Amino acid sequence: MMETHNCWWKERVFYEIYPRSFQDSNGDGIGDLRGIISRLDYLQWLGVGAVWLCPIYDSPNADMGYDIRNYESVMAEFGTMEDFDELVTQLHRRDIKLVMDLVVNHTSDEHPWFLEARTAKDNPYRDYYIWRDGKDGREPNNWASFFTPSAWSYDETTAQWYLHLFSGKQPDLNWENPEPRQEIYGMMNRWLDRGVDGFRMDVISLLAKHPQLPDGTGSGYVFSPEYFAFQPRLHDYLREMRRACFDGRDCMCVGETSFVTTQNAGSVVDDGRELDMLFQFDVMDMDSGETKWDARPFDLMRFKQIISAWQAAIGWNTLFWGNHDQPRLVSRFGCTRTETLRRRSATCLATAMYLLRGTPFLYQGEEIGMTNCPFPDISELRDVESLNLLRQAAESGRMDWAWRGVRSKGRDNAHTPMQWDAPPNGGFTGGAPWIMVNPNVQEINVAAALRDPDSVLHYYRALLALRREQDVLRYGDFSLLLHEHPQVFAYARTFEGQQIRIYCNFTDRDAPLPEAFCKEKVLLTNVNYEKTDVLLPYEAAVVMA
Ligand code: TEU
Ligand code: CA
Repeated sequence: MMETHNCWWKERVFYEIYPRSFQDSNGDGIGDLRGIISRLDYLQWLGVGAVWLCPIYDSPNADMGYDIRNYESVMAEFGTMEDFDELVTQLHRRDIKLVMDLVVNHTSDEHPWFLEARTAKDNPYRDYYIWRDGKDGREPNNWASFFTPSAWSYDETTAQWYLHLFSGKQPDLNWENPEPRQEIYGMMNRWLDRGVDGFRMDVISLLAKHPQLPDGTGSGYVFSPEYFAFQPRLHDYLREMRRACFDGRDCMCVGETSFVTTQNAGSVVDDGRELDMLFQFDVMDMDSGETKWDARPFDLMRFKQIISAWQAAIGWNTLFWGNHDQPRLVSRFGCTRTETLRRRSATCLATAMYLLRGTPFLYQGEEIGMTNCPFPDISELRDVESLNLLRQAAESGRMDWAWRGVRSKGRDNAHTPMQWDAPPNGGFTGGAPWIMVNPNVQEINVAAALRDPDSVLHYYRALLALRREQDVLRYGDFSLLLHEHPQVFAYARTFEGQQIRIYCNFTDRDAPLPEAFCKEKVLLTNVNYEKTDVLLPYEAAVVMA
């Protein structure tokens, strides 16, 4: 097991900010850097130790900043480089670290590299991207993209196709070419020199593609991660990046490693010394069927297996229930039937996840139990993924299926503005918000939660404080308890002769416990109870053994 102590990114809780939806400061309806600065006291009060900032680089926003036009300037809507420097200063003044989201699998098609590349086959930037001739007038292979049917777009000027695993406005960089690699490392070093404390690397597991770009097996367009995720060359690139950017610095790099498994994760974070942490999506995929739009019910036994497997697989995990790509936690895995159950399930889920071994990553609004948004109409949606899905579904007559999917899983659920205060716009903006505010803003907002000692918010704050106070919760080993219990997720953390046990009822019914726990030893709970041999619906209890 790795040396664990005195490492800032293991000691702190991260908070993900989606800047467009966090806080507007100038009334244009779009969140911005000055807005974030105005809310830093809140993050400090909550007990956040590091911020993951979603992309703030200049971008045409085909995918809300995940399509970068200029890596070294700030998106005009978000502010200026001076605002950014001020944000870094103000965060550090509060002892909060800043980790930037960075997208280097692809750029925007408006990035100067791509604008050059597409002009001619012999342009010096041509090989920054992945170009191929078509086959019989069709795409070079049958790969499907995440956002569009085909992963290829045809470019008239040079009569070739370019690869894009995401939208056509996000051409994939060619990592086999050392030139873009060096340019990227230079750029990363300049951000680190500016004072940022690390990066969250977008879809980092996709950098290397199979050199032959083979067809996937199946008919039509086939989603073929076996040829674009975790290819052998990925490890060379990650090691090179580490040497070029991180060695000798006290920074942290966490990778979004889509398609990682418990088998190959260790090669990236433990022995390889490539990334410090990784995001795996086994929990996020739990409620997906054939696609993420096909719903499958939450299965507690499967959850126990996934968590146990990951806690054992690598020395240090990331702990999260959502992010800017995911629907809202309490609507997805909790229960919003009554206000009591919303609060209980929100706090129960937080307890279950964030006391595991690893670093917690909260997503903005989760700490007040924000819910999915009942979007009344397509015109209220903004996300490229949802809009493309609905367009395709309209063509194939699957509109009901797609609309149901988008309402429950669409990414816009996570993008409705942060609910700070009362209506109309929840304190997010004085103008017209770029995306609708959730109609439940009257009941669910930070100001109301601050006034209410039983709020989800106060519980989150206490939970984070408990993690900070107890070494055993940060560094203890994990072991699953009550393996076969059909309602309860329970585990123990053990460190230097101390043990803390966590009990969470994942159902809306009472759950009997085989053994009562001792009321006097409860460190944190989300109920007021009499009995300790039964857990109430969505009860969570953290108990010193
Ligand atoms: O997401 C990568 C990814 O794998 C997505 O397909 C994710 O599974 C999907 O959004 C779920 O619907 C990253 C970013 O987090 C996402 O916001 C970007 O759109 C994407 O990369 C492209 O940069
Ligand atoms: Ca603004």
